[in-house]
Amino acid sequence: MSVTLVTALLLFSLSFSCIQAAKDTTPVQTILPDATDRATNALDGLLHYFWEHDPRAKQIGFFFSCGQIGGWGGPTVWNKCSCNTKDACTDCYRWWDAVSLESIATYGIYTKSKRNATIPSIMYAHSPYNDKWNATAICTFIDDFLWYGIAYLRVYEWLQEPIWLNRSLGIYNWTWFYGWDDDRGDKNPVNTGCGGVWWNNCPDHHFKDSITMLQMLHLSSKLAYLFPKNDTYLVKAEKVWNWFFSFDDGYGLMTDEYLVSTGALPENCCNSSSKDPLTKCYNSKIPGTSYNQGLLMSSAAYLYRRTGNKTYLLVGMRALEAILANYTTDEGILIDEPRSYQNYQNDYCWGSTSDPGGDFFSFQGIFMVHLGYFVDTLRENGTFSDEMLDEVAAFVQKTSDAAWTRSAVWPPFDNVSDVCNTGPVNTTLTYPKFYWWWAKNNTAQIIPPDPRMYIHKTQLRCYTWTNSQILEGMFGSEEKCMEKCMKYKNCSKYLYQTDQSAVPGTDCWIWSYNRTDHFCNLTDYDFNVGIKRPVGGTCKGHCNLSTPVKTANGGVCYCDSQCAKHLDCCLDYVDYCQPKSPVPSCKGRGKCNRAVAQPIRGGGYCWCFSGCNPWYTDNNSDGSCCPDYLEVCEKISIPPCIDARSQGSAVNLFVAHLLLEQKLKEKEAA
Ligand SMILES: *[C@@H]1O[C@H](CO)[C@@H](O)[C@H](O)[C@H]1NC(C)=O
Ligand SMILES: *[C@@H]1O[C@H](CO)[C@@H](O)[C@H](O)[C@H]1NC(C)=O
Ligand SMILES: *[C@@H]1O[C@H](CO)[C@@H](O)[C@H](O)[C@H]1NC(C)=O
Ligand SMILES: *[C@@H]1O[C@H](CO)[C@@H](O)[C@H](O)[C@H]1NC(C)=O
Ligand SMILES: *[C@@H]1O[C@H](CO)[C@@H](O)[C@H](O)[C@H]1NC(C)=O
Ligand SMILES: *[C@@H]1O[C@H](CO)[C@@H](O)[C@H](O)[C@H]1NC(C)=O
Ligand SMILES: *[C@@H]1O[C@H](CO)[C@@H](O)[C@H](O)[C@H]1NC(C)=O
Ligand SMILES: *[C@@H]1O[C@H](CO)[C@@H](O)[C@H](O)[C@H]1NC(C)=O
Ligand SMILES: *[C@@H]1O[C@H](CO)[C@@H](O)[C@H](O)[C@H]1NC(C)=O
Ligand SMILES: *[C@@H]1O[C@H](CO)[C@@H](O)[C@H](O)[C@H]1NC(C)=O
Ligand SMILES: *[C@@H]1O[C@H](CO)[C@@H](O)[C@H](O)[C@H]1NC(C)=O
Ligand SMILES: *[C@H]1O[C@@H](CO)[C@H](O)[C@@H](O)[C@@H]1NC(C)=O
Repeated sequence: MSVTLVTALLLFSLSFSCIQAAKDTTPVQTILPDATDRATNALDGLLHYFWEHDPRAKQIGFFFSCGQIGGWGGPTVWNKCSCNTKDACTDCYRWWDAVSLESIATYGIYTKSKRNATIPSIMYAHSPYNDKWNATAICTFIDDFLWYGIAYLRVYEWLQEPIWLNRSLGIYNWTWFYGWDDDRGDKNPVNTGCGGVWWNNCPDHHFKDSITMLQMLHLSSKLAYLFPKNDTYLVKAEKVWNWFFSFDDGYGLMTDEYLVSTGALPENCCNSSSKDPLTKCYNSKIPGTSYNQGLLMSSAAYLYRRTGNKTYLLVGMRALEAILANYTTDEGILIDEPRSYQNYQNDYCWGSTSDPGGDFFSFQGIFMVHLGYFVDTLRENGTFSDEMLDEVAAFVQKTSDAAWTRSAVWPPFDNVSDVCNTGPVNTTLTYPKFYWWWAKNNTAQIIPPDPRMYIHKTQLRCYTWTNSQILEGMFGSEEKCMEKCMKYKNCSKYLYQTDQSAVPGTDCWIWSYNRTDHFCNLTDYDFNVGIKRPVGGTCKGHCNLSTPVKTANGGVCYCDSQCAKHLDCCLDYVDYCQPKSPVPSCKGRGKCNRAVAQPIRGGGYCWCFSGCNPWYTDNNSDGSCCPDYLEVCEKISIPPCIDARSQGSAVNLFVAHLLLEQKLKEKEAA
């Protein structure tokens, strides 16, 4: 399977010494503290504001985050920790506590210090994420446990105490046992013998997402690297690797641009070679968040060091190039994630108003720290050139400078800029806090492309005069209606009725590209619309022209001011035709609570009426609300929250920066 990949990669391998596309390499000319100072200050802030401050936290020791402690509490009850049992507080401990622990260990390793070395034991004593957890008693998130396995292994590397290896291996064995989809022969219906790692062990959460796969890969690879005489971990790492890369002729669960995709679809599928069409896995091809990329890179570096097999090195390098080319702003710093404008504008601390539940607060920092592992591991072995080091160091430094200058907030804090305001206990201490975003001021934020076939909008009803109707009928499911549309080259939209009350006897209408008789302007709970994504048509040179532009799939799209109304804008309409107002908004007469679409960058639309979807979306293929919908239309403004997750993410960034600063110094000295 990987043969194709190796060949494809080798063709390009000569370009490694000069990664292109970090868009601007001029250093920022400001006097700022060095990376060690930044990391130390951010870390002290993490401990002071989010570990020591809360009396309960002080008793039991965990990094708390607004709105998440104690369940779905919202901002006011962040300090109410409810424990499931007397020794297990899953409502207190979450996956990102492990990520923060890992950054403390990494800080210790890079600075060769034992600073805050009591923290791991305190956490271990209270966290339920260990191999004693009864996975059959309650739905268990395998990925959350894996973060702890990864963190404890890092603590082992830091403190060199065997107990941490034992704890990490305990979780490793446990997550493999409950997470790897094999046929153990224990008649557990949970396992299908298909391979891959479950995200969660409950059947209705049986998802094979990239992140869980990559965490397992990382832990296996790192163990393989740390224990070169022991093949157990290498065998497992290869097993995970082979599953991951069994897609798309060896490209694996990646997009064509070497960005790790969100995972396998349907999420509860078997594997890529399944003969059963209902369980066969496909690559979602939706670019995932950067942390996926980071874990793939660090794993690849360990596997290369362990085996000397160049495939791993090449994949790691490709993944790095893809980040530099596709996940950087035009200032050359890491983009803020998630990629939907909806969440981008709102630093909510409530899990319930954003998806994935505030988890995105941590993603960028994880990417950064794994980028550090990647560089460190390869540099040590002479397989990361000086030129590449310069390039990556410039990227990390600029991102770090941006975070330090734009996203830091200094005490005294207030409840307007930070609903989670914890304030300093000791007012003479002035550590900064950090928001989760680092590049926020950059309007050229990239939203990676969403390759889904349809731009989808629920609760929208369209009308057409019969001229553009291709057919109508009763198909029984939206998928079937969608498939029907795919069968016709000239199908531009389908309308699906979710129940039979409005039009008995028909549930699916298929329409051709005749914009003159298409109107999509009525909110209707019982209807959904799918618009075939107009891939390949460009507005370059076509703005404001009413003539259609041809797309790659035989259809047309438009670039005039009417296109949003007809839902037929070309995907780059905003970039070329509305460059001055790239961020869609509900401001303006008559936008609120009318079913009027706003075009967004990268294709798709957002909406300003109550049927809009306030959740995480990729290029609004789910009909999401425009970013300022709540504020403008519902007059609700939710102040931002700075919490342990965004602070921990900043620590990770500065720790990665610290490593790169050291590597640059070593280079100068050599
Ligand atoms: C972390 O280490 C610093 C420096 O030794 C110390 O001042 C601080 O109290 C420590 N914090 C915790 C929670 O251990
Ligand atoms: C785990 O939970 C299940 C279901 O509640 C129970 O039957 C089993 O005895 C528990 N196992 C252990 C080791 O406590
Ligand atoms: C950890 O150590 C305990 C006690 O020595 C042992 O029973 C257990 O098997 C070890 N766990 C692993 C995964 O090695
Ligand atoms: C591995 O995990 C399984 C399931 O929890 C357990 O039965 C087994 O004893 C574990 N092995 C080790 C070495 O910890
Ligand atoms: C790096 O490590 C790999 C695996 O041990 C080895 O094959 C390779 O020769 C090393 N490269 C250099 C430049 O030392
Ligand atoms: C290198 O690793 C890849 C991916 O695991 C594998 O397909 C290939 O056979 C390996 N090559 C060698 C020479 O072992
Ligand atoms: C991703 O990077 C590649 C290589 O530079 C480029 O061809 C492609 O257009 C980029 N895609 C996006 C969406 O920026
Ligand atoms: C954003 O950029 C503008 C223009 O460069 C600048 O005036 C402003 O201070 C910046 N805001 C932040 C928060 O950095
Ligand atoms: C506050 O912090 C300063 C600086 O670390 C320290 O000198 C002082 O004793 C602290 N005050 C209290 C009340 O803890
Ligand atoms: C499109 O619809 C308009 C208005 O109903 C009609 O006049 C025209 O003939 C149609 N064009 C095609 C190609 O069907
Ligand atoms: C939708 O558009 C049609 C055609 O322009 C128009 O007749 C109808 O009144 C509009 N409905 C709404 C709710 O705006
Ligand atoms: C690796 O080998 C397996 C099988 O022999 C042992 O069970 C592990 O304990 C061993 N791991 C380490 C870290 O030595």
